[in-house]
Amino acid sequence: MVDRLRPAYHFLPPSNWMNDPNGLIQWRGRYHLFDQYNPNGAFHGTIHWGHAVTDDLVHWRDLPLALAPTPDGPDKDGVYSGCAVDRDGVPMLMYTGIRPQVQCIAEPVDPADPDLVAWRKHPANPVIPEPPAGVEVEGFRDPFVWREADGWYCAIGSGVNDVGGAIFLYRSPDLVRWEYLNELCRGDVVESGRMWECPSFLPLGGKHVLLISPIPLRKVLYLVGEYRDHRFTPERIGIVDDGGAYYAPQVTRDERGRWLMWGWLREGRDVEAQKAAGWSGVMSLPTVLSLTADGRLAVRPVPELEALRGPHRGWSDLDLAEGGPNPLAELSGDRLEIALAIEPADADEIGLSVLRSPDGAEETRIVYDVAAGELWVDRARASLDPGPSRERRGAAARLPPDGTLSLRVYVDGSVVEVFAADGTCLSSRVYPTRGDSRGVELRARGGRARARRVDAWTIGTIWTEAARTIPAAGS
Ligand code: DQQ
Repeated sequence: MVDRLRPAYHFLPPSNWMNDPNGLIQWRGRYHLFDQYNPNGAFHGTIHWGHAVTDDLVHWRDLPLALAPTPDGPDKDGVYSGCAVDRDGVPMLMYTGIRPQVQCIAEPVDPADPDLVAWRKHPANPVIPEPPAGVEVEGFRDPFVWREADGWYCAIGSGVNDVGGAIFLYRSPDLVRWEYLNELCRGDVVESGRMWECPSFLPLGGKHVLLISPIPLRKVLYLVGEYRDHRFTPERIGIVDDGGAYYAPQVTRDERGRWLMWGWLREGRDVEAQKAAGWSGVMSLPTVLSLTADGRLAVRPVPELEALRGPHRGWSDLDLAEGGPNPLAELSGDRLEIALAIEPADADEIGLSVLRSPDGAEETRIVYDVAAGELWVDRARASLDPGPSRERRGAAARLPPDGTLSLRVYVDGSVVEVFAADGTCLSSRVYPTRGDSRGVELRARGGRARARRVDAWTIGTIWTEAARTIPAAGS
């Protein structure tokens, strides 16, 4: 039976558990995406690194697992998150081994292999064997590495007990020998949680941006500020994606100089439901980062995704009124992209429902509250199954000076991602139960609105083949 909740155009492994994106790198034109993966089932445990590649950011080939725990090695209990860098023409991976948390590196067995299928762990592992002395920390993991004129720099996620999240900064001439420099940045437990997972640190728009996934907040924060003398001073803080599903993203700079980002979209249903499905976790769509004129982080889907567009329908100049007909009644599907440009006129609210049953008993509502300037994903009726989360999640989204609400909405089985023109995004997971929950409805409330343009496409699959296998232990 076809599992209609399983995404078709978001990356996920053929089966089992997947969480964070790791090791993002464009290597000789080809993009590599590694992922936290459990070959033993659809639950978090026995974490390996999965591996997949794409030439166009759209169509993926799944490859054999890249890293497995080495019995008696520093990663015997799991190969946790990390990154990839180009060290003098050879791609290198840096990641965390656990119990205790230490940092390790790996290199390709054959750097000339365009798929970089086989990896070998470095004999010097762990290359960073313990956190800095003199502080009581919670966690020491998820290295993020970049190059500066005087060497390699590594940011490691942590938290200083009773104080807040922290990033420790290290430097190395060769990725093997590391010296501790100082804290790159430290947070406040009330504002930004007690431990920061999965840091990414990047120059953007004349500033630096630090992305963190703080425990226990279960969302991703960005800090924009100044990086000077190996210290980062944040000037503003914001939420990367407030849809409730997005976590542990990582960035990479591609050959065109764009900062690309993927995040893990967590499930919104319980562990038993995940195990029954046989898969858990999906990657966000690839997105590109920028800073807005007023200094916020903007997240937008990469234009390459347009290659996935299949059959198209378009509408122009639709009048929307409370109680009026649904102009999108003919549109249905659970693999859709919908682009809207709407003038709210005197409406209080614009609502786009997707995955909607004809009687409205099931629907996921994407709502723009005009007066509040807020975008919401309302999952109150997303599923007749009482199990999945019904939490309503939203964020401020600014309209441009001409007042047009422009949204791009991606529906893919159990994934709904909403991108607003100002760079706000909301990623949600929903689990409709009815076979006919495929409808789309567009409505205004409290007044009239005008949809200048609506475009909708059926979206195809991203898979060319799937070949995930388990490497020999200790590879
Ligand atoms: N997931 C990894 C950790 C990271 C966490 C373990 C974030 O390295 O801190 O699978 O989701």
